Amino acid sequence: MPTYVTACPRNCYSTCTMKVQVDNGRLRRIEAHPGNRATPEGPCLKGLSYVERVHSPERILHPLKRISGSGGFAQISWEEALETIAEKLRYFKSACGPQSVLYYSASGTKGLLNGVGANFWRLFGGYTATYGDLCWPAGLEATRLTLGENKHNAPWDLANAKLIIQWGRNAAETNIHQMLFINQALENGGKLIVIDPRRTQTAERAELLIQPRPGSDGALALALANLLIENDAIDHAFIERHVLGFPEFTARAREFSAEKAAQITDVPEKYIHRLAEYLGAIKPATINAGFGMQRYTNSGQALRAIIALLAITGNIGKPGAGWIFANLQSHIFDAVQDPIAFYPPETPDGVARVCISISKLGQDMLAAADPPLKMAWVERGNPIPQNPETPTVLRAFRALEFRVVVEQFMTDTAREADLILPAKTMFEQSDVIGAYWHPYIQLKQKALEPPGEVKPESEIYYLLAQRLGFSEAEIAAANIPAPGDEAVEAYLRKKLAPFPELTLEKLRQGPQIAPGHQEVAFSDLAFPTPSGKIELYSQEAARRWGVDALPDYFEPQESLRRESPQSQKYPLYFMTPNTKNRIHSQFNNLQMIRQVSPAPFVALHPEDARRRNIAEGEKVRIFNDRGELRLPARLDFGLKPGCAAVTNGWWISEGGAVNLLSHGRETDLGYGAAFHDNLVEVERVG
Ligand SMILES: Nc1nc2c(c(=O)[nH]1)N[C@H]1C(S)=C(S)[C@@H](COP(=O)(O)OP(=O)(O)OC[C@H]3O[C@@H](n4cnc5c(=O)[nH]c(N)nc54)[C@H](O)[C@@H]3O)O[C@H]1N2
Ligand SMILES: Nc1nc2c(c(=O)[nH]1)N[C@H]1C(S)=C(S)[C@@H](COP(=O)(O)OP(=O)(O)OC[C@H]3O[C@@H](n4cnc5c(=O)[nH]c(N)nc54)[C@H](O)[C@@H]3O)O[C@H]1N2
Ligand SMILES: [Mo]
Repeated sequence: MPTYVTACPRNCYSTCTMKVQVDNGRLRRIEAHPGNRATPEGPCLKGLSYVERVHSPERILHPLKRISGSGGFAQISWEEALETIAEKLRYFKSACGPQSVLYYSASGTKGLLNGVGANFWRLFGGYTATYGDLCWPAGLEATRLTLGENKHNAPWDLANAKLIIQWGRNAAETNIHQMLFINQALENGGKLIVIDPRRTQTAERAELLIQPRPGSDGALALALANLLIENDAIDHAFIERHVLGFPEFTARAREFSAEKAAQITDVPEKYIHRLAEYLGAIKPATINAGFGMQRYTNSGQALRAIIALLAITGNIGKPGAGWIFANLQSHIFDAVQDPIAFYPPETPDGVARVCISISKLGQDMLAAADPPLKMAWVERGNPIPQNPETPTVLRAFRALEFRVVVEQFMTDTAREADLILPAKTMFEQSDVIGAYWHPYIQLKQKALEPPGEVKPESEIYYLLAQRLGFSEAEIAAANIPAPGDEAVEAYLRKKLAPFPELTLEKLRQGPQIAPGHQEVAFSDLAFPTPSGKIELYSQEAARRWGVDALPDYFEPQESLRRESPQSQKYPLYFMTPNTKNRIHSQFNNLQMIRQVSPAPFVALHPEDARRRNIAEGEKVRIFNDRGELRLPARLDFGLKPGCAAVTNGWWISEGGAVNLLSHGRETDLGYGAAFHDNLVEVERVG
């Protein structure tokens, strides 16, 4: 049986390398590939479920057109699909301008060929794009402002740490391969501390679980800094040489006594002292901050305060030490490091484009006036359940005149389309991908012909450009590859050309470490900030984002400590973390996954449930002014009282779409989405 080396392109830390066997046009076997030191155990259950996903009878295999008046769709030919779209595009462009078309793409798959979408829309003459990102920008920007660059030590270096803090990060579910290195560190005598309002699987081997009130981590970090400074448990020589703004930071930290932080965070004072003692005494220390804890309106500033703990204890640039957020050392092809780069007023070649906020997608779509939006093209994303404020996003999509969705499955967003185009899977077109945890560049290799009438997006764009009357020369100049594997390979070779050590031939054998990789990040103690030092005091933070130049703490927008109508009516923090057997809204439609994750539920602390007269398994209503969900309750002593948790990614059609309850608002830094800044109430139904 032919075997191909490939890599999983999901938006996931692990980005596993795998070997797949193909027989008679079907995936037969998926196995680990030993060449990736970060993922030697091979793919998770989701990865193994590709054998089902790729051949699923539910896959969309043909262009589909909405049957007007009914909820249904009818199969149409590519000829009709392309002609319909071309006609709409010509009409909207001439009647309202090209910016009346929204091009929305999200995190469904990684790859260099994703860039072809923007190439097409530029060729079209402009478009409306989104700025910001749903996933990680508050933390990216906090890191960039403080350390100058988003990178961290190689994943396997974590085995050298003596103290590991998983701060709002649930690696046992969202980065399961990291647990190998955590376990090695524990076997070497290291300690694990978890800071999370939920008692997660990651907390199982932790020495200490600290459960702060959601959104209060900034106060905890500042109090820890204050104790470290008071106890003189800091690295004076390191601070002297490499840290900017230590005296000002000291004054700020002094405002946060352990007693005050205990009040703000709901963490007993003695635990704050204990944590400070660990951080002062045990080296090397690594803090892993998850993306989950940076989805509040104050979390960019909170992350700056947390990084400062490593800076003042000299835990940067050494084996086993440092800050793990995002390792973009394999991002050699783009400029994702600077969230401002997500927000150019026009594309580099001068084509005017309007940008609307991805976090306020629904609001901004409805508000677009110059010109008003008429049409949307969605690919690689499921914005209806995944973006904040689902009811508004739905309303905004329904207000458009024409919607195209390129999808593999009938998602909530696909259901809203006028035209659905069948999307490829990772096995049906080759592409080159990086990662954001390990340092490998990989080839996601084609192993199957697309089934049915599926066409990769690059081919759809090519055909559409032809139909719009662009010449071969114009299409080629726009860098839109012609149909077929050869043109795709030529596109990839061109991208790889600046890196002679990376060739398609080499990548076909296995993962390749990115050129220039630093195994211990910042071991050269070079910090590409304006001052060349680690900036605890950042003028750039103040100038760009209007925040304090020092890390500070303020209450999130929806906090029970704020006097607001919301905090009066809705006394529970709504948490919507990720979960092991799904990547956001993908995978839960598969039998293999449904066996382990059959239906959504809401986790509640038994004390909160008792007060509301709710018993295990009973149906409850989770609600606020924006919407409601009806789900069975699961009582969980491990959850901090005062919280309600539902994992994100369920479809509306599955009854668990958590963003029915969230509000579209941006994080303090980086144009992220403050999903978790969200209060609700829960009551028994019936
Ligand atoms: N299996 C799986 N893996 C994934 C994904 C997936 O969907 N499934 N998604 C991938 C992507 S795109 C992302 S962004 C990452 C995200 O993965 P993680 O970085 O692990 O993020 P989350 O699961 O959102 O949140 C992590 C933890 O933060 C906690 N948390 C929430 N609010 C707070 C707070 O205020 N303070 C503290 N201290 N903790 C808090 C939550 O309870 C949760 O346990 O995972 C990636 N990996
Ligand atoms: N309340 C709340 N909401 C959240 C989060 C949260 O923590 N809480 N997390 C947020 C985060 S971190 C993220 S990253 C986002 C994720 O949200 P999205 O970026 O929208 O990602 P997915 O839900 O994975 O949906 C991706 C879609 O792309 C499709 N797809 C996969 N591969 C391809 C392809 O090659 N071509 C095309 N055309 N389609 C493809 C899949 O079938 C799937 O429907 O969700 C965010 N939403
Ligand atoms: Mo994400």
